[in-house]
Amino acid sequence: MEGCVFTKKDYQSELKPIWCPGCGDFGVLSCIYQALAAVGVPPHRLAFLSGIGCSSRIPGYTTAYGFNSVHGRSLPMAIGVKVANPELTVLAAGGDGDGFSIGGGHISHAVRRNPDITYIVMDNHIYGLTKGQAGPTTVPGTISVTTPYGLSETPVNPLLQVLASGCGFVAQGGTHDLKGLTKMIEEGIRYKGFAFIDVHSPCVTYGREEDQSKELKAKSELLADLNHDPSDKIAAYRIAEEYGKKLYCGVLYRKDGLTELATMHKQVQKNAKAAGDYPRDEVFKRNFLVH
Ligand SMILES: Cc1ncc(C[n+]2csc(CCOP(=O)(O)OP(=O)(O)O)c2C)c(N)n1
Ligand code: SF4
Ligand SMILES: [Mg+2]
Repeated sequence: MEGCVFTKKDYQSELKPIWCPGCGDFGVLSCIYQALAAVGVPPHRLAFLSGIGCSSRIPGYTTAYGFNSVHGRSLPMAIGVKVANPELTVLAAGGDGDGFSIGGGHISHAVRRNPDITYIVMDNHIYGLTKGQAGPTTVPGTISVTTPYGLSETPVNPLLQVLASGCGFVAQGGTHDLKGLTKMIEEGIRYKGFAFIDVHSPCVTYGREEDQSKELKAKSELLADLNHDPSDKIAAYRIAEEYGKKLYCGVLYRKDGLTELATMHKQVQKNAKAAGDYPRDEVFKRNFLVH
């Protein structure tokens, strides 16, 4: 299959999505198919892991190896798969609740290990599957089944959290711009290291009016039009600060070649060689990518 040209159809499973009609996750799925075809990932070399939630159903709608795992555990599963078989292209996905509430402890550890995994969060600012409870990114003031008088907590800012953890690829998109989102996912898959993409994907059943596609489109601005330089981390922080207020779409931050890790890798390689354990170090090198 090497050298073959793949199309969207090659990644489509026979399962029909059971999401509510109009759910943003349909758009994300379609962008993932297109991005995989653009990169030319052979379907038998693709692994896709998720947690639990409406969004976490996504691997089942692809022909990838993978599964819906346990709530909040897409990243440990994905890292395990990458370690076991470094030849695979590995995707992880899930919801805002899955990634930043119950799974919140995993993200910074995934980032600091920098495995070559693309992590897509379908951020609908609510727990969709369990019928509309407030989640980590729910906007203050939101009336939900668990906040009948309005939410009075400060939301998590996924972009700031991931940037501050040291992630080398941080992007934000939405299902109001599928072309832009496809490009972003494609770039994330091609990126050598851990890539994080926060996707505003509306929940049409429990989500707020302000978070639906039409409203997203009206408030969204393309980073490319603002001449944003993705290598400028301070500028990326400023954009990330606007999460929940403005919707800047594109790659906020991109860093190629994590030099601290490269230095450490060389030392590990020396230590392993000195200990006569060189083959094991080769596995480390392939998994935890050092440039
Ligand atoms: C350990 C555990 N706790 C709670 C649940 C119940 N539960 C399933 S999905 C979910 C929230 C899903 O929200 P999110 O991750 O945002 O995904 P969405 O459905 O919005 O796409 C919860 C609380 C569970 N399955 N397992
Ligand atoms: S409940 Fe919301 S997130 Fe879940 S499938 Fe329906 S629209 Fe999508
Ligand atoms: Mg959600």
